[in-house]
Amino acid sequence: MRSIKSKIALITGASSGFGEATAFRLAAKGCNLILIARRYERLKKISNEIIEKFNVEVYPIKLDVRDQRKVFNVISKLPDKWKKIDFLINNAGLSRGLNKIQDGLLSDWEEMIDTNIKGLLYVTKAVIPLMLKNGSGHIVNIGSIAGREVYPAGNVYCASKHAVDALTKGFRIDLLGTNIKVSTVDPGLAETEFSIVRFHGDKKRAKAVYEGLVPLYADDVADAIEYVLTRDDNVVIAEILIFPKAQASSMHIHRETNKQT
Ligand code: NDP
Ligand code: 8X3
Repeated sequence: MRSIKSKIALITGASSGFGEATAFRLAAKGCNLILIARRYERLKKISNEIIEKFNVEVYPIKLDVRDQRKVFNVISKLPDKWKKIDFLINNAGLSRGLNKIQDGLLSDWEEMIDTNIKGLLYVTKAVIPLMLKNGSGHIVNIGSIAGREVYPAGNVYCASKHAVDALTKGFRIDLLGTNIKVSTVDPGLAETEFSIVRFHGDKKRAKAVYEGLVPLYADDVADAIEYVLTRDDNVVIAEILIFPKAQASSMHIHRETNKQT
């Protein structure tokens, strides 16, 4: 197991869910953090909590990963000490809507494609030159079971996560020999803000997604990310597919029903 003390991790989508939990986990191991998301107040609060608890350095940045110009601007203007990025966790992402293809909203499709695919590409393209200059790095993409299987009404979200899967594989091939490792962590059903975002703020509908089962929680996924990052230098955990116990595939989910006596 490799120490990550004093390393620098850049985590996108760090204002909630997996990104936030990963920030706490890595900080607990002494890792310094660049945290990116759009909701800056949340990022500030998380940063302050982490600094107080773990005595590491945290650099919160308000950034929409869809904004190509700003992404390159922000990364190129990082203070020199923050340019030594060891780990890039490409986690920012979202699903919008759960509609059959004939009923989908164009605006939902644009948002998913722009965030999950293009945003991930912009951040990666901006960070890779720094890793090449540093002579090492590790990119961890957050994929999904939706990047391995297509489920009803998942259409564009599944396509975006299939693209992430292809990009992970492509990055690993192209970066071979550069000392930059590439991994993917692909979760199944996990209760975060994901479903609230998917259903445009409908909390009742979001809650129903996890009814009758114990889902993954954000820290379960953060644990997998920490595992990937702390293997010995010669080891690449190429892929982790992580389900809650109640799930066997996108379509095989076991729910306990409340039996009335
Ligand atoms: P959350 O909604 O809790 O977190 C998503 C994070 O992404 C937030 O911090 C949000 O911050 C950030 N984000 C969204 N859009 C942008 C943007 N344009 N620019 C910058 N940051 C952005 O969901 P999860 O933690 O569950 O999701 C994290 C990743 O995991 C996503 O890629 C998702 O697709 C994937 N995933 C989720 C699963 C689940 O069941 N929960 C399962 C498998 C994969 P802000 O709004 O402040 O910008
Ligand atoms: C999120 C998991 O199954 O809702 O990527 O697509 S799922």
